Amino acid sequence: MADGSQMSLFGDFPGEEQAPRETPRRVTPALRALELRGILDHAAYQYYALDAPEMTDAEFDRLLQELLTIEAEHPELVTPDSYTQRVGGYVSEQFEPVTHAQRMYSMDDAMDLDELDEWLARTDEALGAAEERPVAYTCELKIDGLGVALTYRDGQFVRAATRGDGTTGENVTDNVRTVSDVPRSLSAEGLSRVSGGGFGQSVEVRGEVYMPKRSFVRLNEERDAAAQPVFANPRNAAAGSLRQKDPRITAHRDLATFIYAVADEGPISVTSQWEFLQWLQSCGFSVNHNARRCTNAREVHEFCEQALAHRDELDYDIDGVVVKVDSFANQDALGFTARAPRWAIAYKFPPEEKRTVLREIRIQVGRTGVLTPVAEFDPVVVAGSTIARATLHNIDEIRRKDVREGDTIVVHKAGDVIPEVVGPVLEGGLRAEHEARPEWEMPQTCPSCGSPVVREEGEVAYRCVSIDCPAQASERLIHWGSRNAMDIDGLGEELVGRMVEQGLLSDVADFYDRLSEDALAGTSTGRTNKAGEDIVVGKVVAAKVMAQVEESKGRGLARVLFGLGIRHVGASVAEALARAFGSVQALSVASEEDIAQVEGIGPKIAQTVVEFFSVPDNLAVIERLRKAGVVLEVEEPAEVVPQTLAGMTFVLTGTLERYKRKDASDALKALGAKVSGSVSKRTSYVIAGSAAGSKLAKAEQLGVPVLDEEALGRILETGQVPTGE
Ligand code: 3B9
Repeated sequence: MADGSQMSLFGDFPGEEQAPRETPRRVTPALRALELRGILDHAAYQYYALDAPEMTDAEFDRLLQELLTIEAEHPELVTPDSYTQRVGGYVSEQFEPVTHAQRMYSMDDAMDLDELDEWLARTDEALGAAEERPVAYTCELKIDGLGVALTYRDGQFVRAATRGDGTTGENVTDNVRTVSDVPRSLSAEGLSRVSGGGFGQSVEVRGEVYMPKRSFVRLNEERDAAAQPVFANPRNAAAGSLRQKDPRITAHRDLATFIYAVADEGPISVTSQWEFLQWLQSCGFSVNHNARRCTNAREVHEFCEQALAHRDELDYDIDGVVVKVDSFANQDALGFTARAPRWAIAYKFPPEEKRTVLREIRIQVGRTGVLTPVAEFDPVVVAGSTIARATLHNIDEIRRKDVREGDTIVVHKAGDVIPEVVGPVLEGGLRAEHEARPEWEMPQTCPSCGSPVVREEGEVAYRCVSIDCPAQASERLIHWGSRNAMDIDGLGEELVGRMVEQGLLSDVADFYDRLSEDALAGTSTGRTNKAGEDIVVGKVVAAKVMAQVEESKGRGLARVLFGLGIRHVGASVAEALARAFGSVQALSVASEEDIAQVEGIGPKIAQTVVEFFSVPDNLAVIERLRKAGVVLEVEEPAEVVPQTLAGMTFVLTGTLERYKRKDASDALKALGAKVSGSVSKRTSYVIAGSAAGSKLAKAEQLGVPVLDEEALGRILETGQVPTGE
C-alpha cells in the first residue's frame, strides 16, 4: 500500500501500487463505467457488510482509479450513485464522520533503495549548510495496519477516528476504547513535558491499529471452525474488527497499536522525532522499539536491510520503513506538500515474487452457479508457504493480465497472504511462445452439467443457471451439512460429490425423504485404499451418518436459513431473520421492506431473500423439509433460564472429556455468559481441558482464573461460578 497507515479501501487515493490503466479498448467507456460501479459496490459490500473481502485493496484501488479516469475523461458519465460520488469518496455511512483538525498526511514512496538514496541526497541538499548538520534521520518500521487519530482532552482519551481520506475519517471511539494498549489517560510524567503542564485543550496522536499475526491466525482458525469466512490478512482482520458496530465484538479481537506522531507538536518540549518517540512512550503509548536514529545514508540502508531480513520474525506485518528527518527544526525548514511531508519517505519492500508455469485454467462452479476460473500452476514457495493455485476471478481479469495456459508466470501473495498471478513473463524469448498460445476462453457450457452459461448485464460473473447442476448441488449439500448450518458429521466433500453423481442426492430435502442407510452403504467415498481400490461406505458409517441426519432435523430455524445458502445470508444474518420472523412460513411471505426493517439487514439481502422464496422449486424443497419433520420455526425456550452468568466471559481450551466444546459453550451462553476464543484481561474464567496450550499460558500470565472440567460441570449444574474458598 502506498501508505500502510490505512486501509486503502478508504485510502489515500490515487492507489499507487499499480499505474492507472487505460480503459480496455473492447468496451465503450460507458459500459466499462457501469461494470466498474457494479464491481466496486459488490466489493465494498463484501468488505464492509460481510467482512469477507473478495479482492485485495490494491485491486480495489486499481478499479477505482480506472473508474475515476473514465469519469474524468467523460464527465457526462458520472452518475449520482457512482462509487466515486459517495460521501468523501470512501467514508462509509455506518460511523459518524470526523473531520481531522489537522490533515492526516500520506507519505511519498521510495520503491527501491536507489529512490531512497535520491531522496536522502535531495533532502540533505535542501537543508543546506544553514540548518542543523549533519542531518540525522529516524528510521521506523512501516506497520501494515490502519491509520488512526486518538484525541486526549485534559489528558483523558476522548475520541478515536480512522484516517479515512486524510481529511475526514470515521468515529470509532467505542471500538478503540476496547483496545487494551490504548491508554485511557496520559501519564503525569508525559504531561509534565508539555508546556503549561498539559494540553489545556486537547492533543491528537496518530499511529497504527494492527492485529498481531498470532492473533490473526487464531481468529481465522476459530472462524474457519465456525464455517465463517476467514480474513485475507491481518490488516483486513484489524479493519473488520475496528469497524464492528458492536464494540463487544471488537473487544474480543486482539487489536494493538503503535503510535508515532502528534497532530501539533507545538506545546511539547522535545526537538526531534527520536526524543518525541521517547515522550510518547513516557505518556503511556505503545511505541515500536524497532527504530533507529541514523546520521548517514549507510545507516539508513542498514536499517532497511535488517527490517527486510527480519520482518518474518516480527509478530506484526510491516510493508516497509519510514525514514523521517529527525530534527523538528529541519522538518519545519522542509515543510509539506499538499499531501505529504517533505521530511519523510516510505521505503517500500519489494514483494516476494516467484516464477512458475501455469498448467491449466480450471473452472470451479460455486454454490450459486458462479463459474470461477482458477489458475493451477507448478507449486512454489512464496512468503513462507507453498502455493499451487490462485483464483483469476473472472474473464476480464484473465484478459487484463493476458495469461494463457502454458505461460511462465509470476506469482506473489497479495497482502502477503492471498496467492495471486501477477502476469506472464514475456522477456527472454517467452513472448513468441506466449503469442503462439491461444487466449483462454470462458466455456460456453458448465463444465459440471453441460448447460449453457450466462453473463447477466452489468455483471462480471458467468453463471450456470441450471437448477440441476451437480457441482452447484454438491456445493449446496456440503453447505447444508456444514458446522454452522445443520452440522451433519461424517459428510465428506467427496462423499457428497459421489452421492450426487450416483443420483442419491440432488437437493437438501433428499437427505430426509430420499436417502436411506441401505442406499448410503456401498456408495463410493471417492477415496481409494493403498491397493488402489475404491473405498465404499460401510454399514456402520452409513448408520452414523443417518443418525446425524435425523438429529439435524432439530437444529432450528436460524441454521436452516443459513443452510439453504440464500445469497448474502450468512450465519448472523440467518440468526437475525430467524429471531425477527420466527418461522420459514412468515419469512417466505415477508416483503422486501419488512425484511429490510430488521436490524443489520440491508436492501440487498432483503432482495435476495424475497427472490429465493419466489422460486417454486425452493418452496417445494422447504415443503418437503417440513413434511420430513425438519424444524422450521424458532422453538420457544421451554423455561426461562436465569441469566446468572451475565457479564462474564469464558474461554474454553484444551480437550474436554464429558462435553463437546460446542455444547459446553452453548450451555454457558444459555446462562447468559459470553464465550470467547481468545484470552484477554477481560476474560472472567478460562476452562482448561487436557492438553491446553497457549491460552492457558496466557491466562496464567494475565492472572485470569483457570477452572477444570469438573468445575465447569458444577457451574452448569448450579448456574454459579465457584466462590474463592
Ligand atoms: C502534523 C510510521 C507510518 C508514519 C506521518 C506513518 C504514516 C504517516 C506518518 C505522520 N508509520 N510513521 N508517519 N512509522 N505508517 C509522518 C505523515 N505525521 C503527521 O501526521 C504529522 C501531522 C504535523 C506533523 C506530522 O505537524 C504539523 C503541525 C502544524 C502544521 C502542519 C503540520
